Amino acid sequence: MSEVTPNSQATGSSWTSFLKSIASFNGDLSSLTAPPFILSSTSLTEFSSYWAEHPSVFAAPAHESDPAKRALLVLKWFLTTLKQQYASRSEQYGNEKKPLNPFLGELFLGKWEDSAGTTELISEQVNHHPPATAYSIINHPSKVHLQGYNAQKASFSKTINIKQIGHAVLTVPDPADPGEKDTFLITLPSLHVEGLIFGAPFIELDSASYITSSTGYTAKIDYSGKGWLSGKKNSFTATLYPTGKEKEVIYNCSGQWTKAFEIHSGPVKNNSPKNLLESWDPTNSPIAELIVAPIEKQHPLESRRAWANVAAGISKGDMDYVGKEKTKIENAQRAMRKKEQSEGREWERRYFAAATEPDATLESLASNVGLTANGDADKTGGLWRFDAAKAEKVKSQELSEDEITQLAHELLGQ
Ligand code: HC3
Repeated sequence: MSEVTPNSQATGSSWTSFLKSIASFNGDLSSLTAPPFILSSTSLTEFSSYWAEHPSVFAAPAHESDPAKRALLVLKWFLTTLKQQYASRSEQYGNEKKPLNPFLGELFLGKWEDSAGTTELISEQVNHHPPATAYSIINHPSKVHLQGYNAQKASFSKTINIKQIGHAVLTVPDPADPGEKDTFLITLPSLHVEGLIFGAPFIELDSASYITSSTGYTAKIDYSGKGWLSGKKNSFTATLYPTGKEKEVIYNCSGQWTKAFEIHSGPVKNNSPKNLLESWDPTNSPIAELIVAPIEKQHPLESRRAWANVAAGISKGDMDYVGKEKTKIENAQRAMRKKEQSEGREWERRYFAAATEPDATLESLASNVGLTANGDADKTGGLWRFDAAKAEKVKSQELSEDEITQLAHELLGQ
């Protein structure tokens, strides 16, 4: 028996036509015309915040001097992010909506202030065809820094299947020598949508993802869902081992990424993990609130400001207005691309730059986890890295009222 209950709005004809359109869709998620009740007013640029909603767990590896334990803390942090990343929009599990498709240059900026200090988030849409979002999250004072980018490649076979393209890189200063840093290369899991037929979509993760470190440890996370006869939804098992020695398990973790999980030392013996080190239960660890500037103080390209009219239309269910407001943005963006082309230039990304040299992290670690050394740049418009100098420059740029009006008009048609 499925745990999913049918969504009454979704039993109608619009949902049936949506299901039919999915069966023939071309893999471009942005081209899916979803019925109004399944449209979200949150843009994909906001999803980058899911990486650090427990800032102290994010910063914890910086306080551990043993490299294997540090790698375990990185694995623990990664596991705690999964619920936020893949299930938080769907608290009742069965309400996953279609996010707004970001425009090139769209920004989502915020910070968390809590016992871990200040953790700063920068998310930017760095490519439009194919769409790719890049992010940088840094915790002060620990200087733990996450950067990465992602795109999605979708296909249809029984349901919507999504392969994530891109990766994340976490750098953690070594507490024994803060001049030195460990680097962790993180792959992104594939996923599929369940519950579509009941009009109650939710995400299930597939196969495996990895984290490999410059200190010689690799974690493999295996995902599984509820089968016909056994298993629980959103399940995983994970092992941490010296890179290349998968059988020499130092730590293992298991549980449900939406619920609780346990961390044990050593390998699993006779199907049962021994030596419990720690348990994680998200209900005991509330997420920190992300602080985002009030809309009127935001840059015109910041997501919630740029999409404010569309979001208002979605919440009122006024789809004509939503359509008109989306078209304004799309037309302005098209005109901008034409202008750039005629002037022989490209849109200048505000915080990120496409690498022009081989990337040292990928060169040394990508082969451990099945990634390519070029970071799949051909599928994401570039191998995107945070550009601290650009970010510094931007900090000192204050826009005048006239500049704000002009930008909103030229880039968003508003
Ligand atoms: C597939 C997805 C868009 C992409 C979302 C990603 C992969 C984005 C990067 C984040 O770090 C992790 C993440 C979480 C959820 C992913 C979304 C789930 C559903 C959405 C589709 C475009 C919507 C499909 C339509 C419908 C009606 C079935 O929900």
